[in-house]
Amino acid sequence: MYAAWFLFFVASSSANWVSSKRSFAIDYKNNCFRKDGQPFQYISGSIHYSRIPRFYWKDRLLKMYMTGLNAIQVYVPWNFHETVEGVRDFAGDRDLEHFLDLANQTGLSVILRPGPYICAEWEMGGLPAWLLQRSNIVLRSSDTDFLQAVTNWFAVFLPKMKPWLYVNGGNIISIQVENEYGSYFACDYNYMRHLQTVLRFYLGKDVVLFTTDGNTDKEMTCGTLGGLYATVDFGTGDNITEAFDRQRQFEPLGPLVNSEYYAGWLDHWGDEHAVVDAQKVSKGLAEMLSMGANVNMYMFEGGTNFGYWNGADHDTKFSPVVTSYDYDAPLSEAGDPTEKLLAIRDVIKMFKAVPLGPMPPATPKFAYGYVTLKKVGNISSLLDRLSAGPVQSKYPLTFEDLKQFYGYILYQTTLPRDLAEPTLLISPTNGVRDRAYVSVNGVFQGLLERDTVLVMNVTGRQGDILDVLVENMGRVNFGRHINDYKGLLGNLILGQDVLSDWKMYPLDIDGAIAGGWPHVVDLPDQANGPSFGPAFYMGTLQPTGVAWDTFLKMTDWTKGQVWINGVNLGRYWPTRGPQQTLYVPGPLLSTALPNNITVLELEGAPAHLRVLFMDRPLLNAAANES
Ligand code: 6DJ
Repeated sequence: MYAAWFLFFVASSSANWVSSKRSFAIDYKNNCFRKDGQPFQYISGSIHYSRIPRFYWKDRLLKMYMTGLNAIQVYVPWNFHETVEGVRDFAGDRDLEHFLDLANQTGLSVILRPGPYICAEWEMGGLPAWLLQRSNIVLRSSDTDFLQAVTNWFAVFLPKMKPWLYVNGGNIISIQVENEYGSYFACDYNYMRHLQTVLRFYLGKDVVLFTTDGNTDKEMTCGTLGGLYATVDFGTGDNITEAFDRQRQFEPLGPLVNSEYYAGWLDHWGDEHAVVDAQKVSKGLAEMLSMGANVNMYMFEGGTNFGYWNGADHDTKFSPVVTSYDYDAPLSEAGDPTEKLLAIRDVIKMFKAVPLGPMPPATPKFAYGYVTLKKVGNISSLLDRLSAGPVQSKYPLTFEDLKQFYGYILYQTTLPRDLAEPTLLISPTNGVRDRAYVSVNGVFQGLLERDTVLVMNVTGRQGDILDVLVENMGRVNFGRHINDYKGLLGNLILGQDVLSDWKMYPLDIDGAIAGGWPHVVDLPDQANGPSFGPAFYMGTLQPTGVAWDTFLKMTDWTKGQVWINGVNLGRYWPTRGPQQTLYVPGPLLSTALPNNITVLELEGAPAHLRVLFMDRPLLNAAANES
């Protein structure tokens, strides 16, 4: 009896001690956050674990800490964890809890942004493409199908986060609800209320929930909700006083917060490379910190859109984002401190002590030089290896119908009549999503591109095989076009015929390459040599005894995708630019075994068939540094 009372006393008093010791809250009287009762101003940076190999997480976090940051802001891309409906993956590069743990050990608080929509120039703004299988789904709204899917995901995900809340002994100090919701057409308060209810249900009443919106009245009106603290985002071009005045219209009291201060900016294919001036960044940061504002720099470490994870914008036309998410950020894509970082650290030093000791240096880079590849074969000759077989249908099906959401699908039919003269192939509905590479009997004829190339010529004979390889170049991540179905969304018309009787081959290229293909195959000699049209090439980078970071330059290649040792490094497109090199993280190279390189070139390989490993990136074609 006595023992039981004693235990009760110890347990309840330690619980009180814990709750009074660990707290994070908004102080509306003094216009600040309070951590453990003390005023707390965060100086934070955005970093996306999904864009950095796990091996480097600690290195990047340490560099952020050494800059003087006391927090990081982190998006959770739902589709990265639940690529297949109902199958949730939190292992390896998806081990968010390990990332949180590293941040905790480093001394960084976490501002978590679980969406479910995140924007972020990430495929479909982080929403899983399988949602599009529910026809007419209204994403980011109180549509029943959408709410059900979000609720199922949060029921699995949020309980994992609960122990990581600051009040529970972890390092998550606050949680963002949705993302710039006010810029979305739906303006659906029931949806936001539902998210609030679910978050409170799983995470409790104490955690600070907030919203972030662009700095206009319309966005703030549709994006904010009672019970969620309203914050703003803006960059160096904006007037700081005016921006915070707008936050004040919606939150008359409480801390000033710029949740995304743009320390850099993103690139689309075909854009000029974006640069944000370090001096302007420093000046704005100093001004905001001197006002006592809380600031998160977006991005502090951008990283890479590996694989198929890049998103796309669609303002006047479809504009996919490049593979690099370097973002001209204070830490480069490869995690190296830049002049901008040092300038930011100097600003932070004026407001607080930054950790003593040197900034960890750039990781070493290596110029492994040239590797000559050889041709494996045209994609249409490799279907046995790459596809489980075709699905047949009179009219074309979408990627979503075929349940292959990313990458490439081959659509095949035959020419309905002789076409001795060049004959127009068109998609009257602009339904090629996003690029189609067209061959007749294995001979490349040209391509169609969404919003850009809507017509091409085809010649051939009746019964010839027409191959249309369709590339998903990344789903739209912002605005009203996020229901971005892929594949052939409508019929193709060839001359006077509507093409029909399609065989569609979903291509599991990543699966084949992960299984060792094509390096396990002995190539027949005639497969060698350059060609036009979609084809695979392979080669090996011999081990040198070092496995350092390097940058792959696809000089004279046209457009495609590269894998090294089974890892999909992303897309290259030097002819469109501005990005010219792909980041190759050192830890994926072997120091002892040959490193397998596989290239899918979609249009035309150069005669030399060489690729070049350099010791520095080239993200700006116009700089012509090579
Ligand atoms: O929250 C958004 C970020 O994920 C805000 N933002 C950034 C990231 O996408 S473009 C770059 C953007 N918002 C769209 C505003 C368009 C002018």
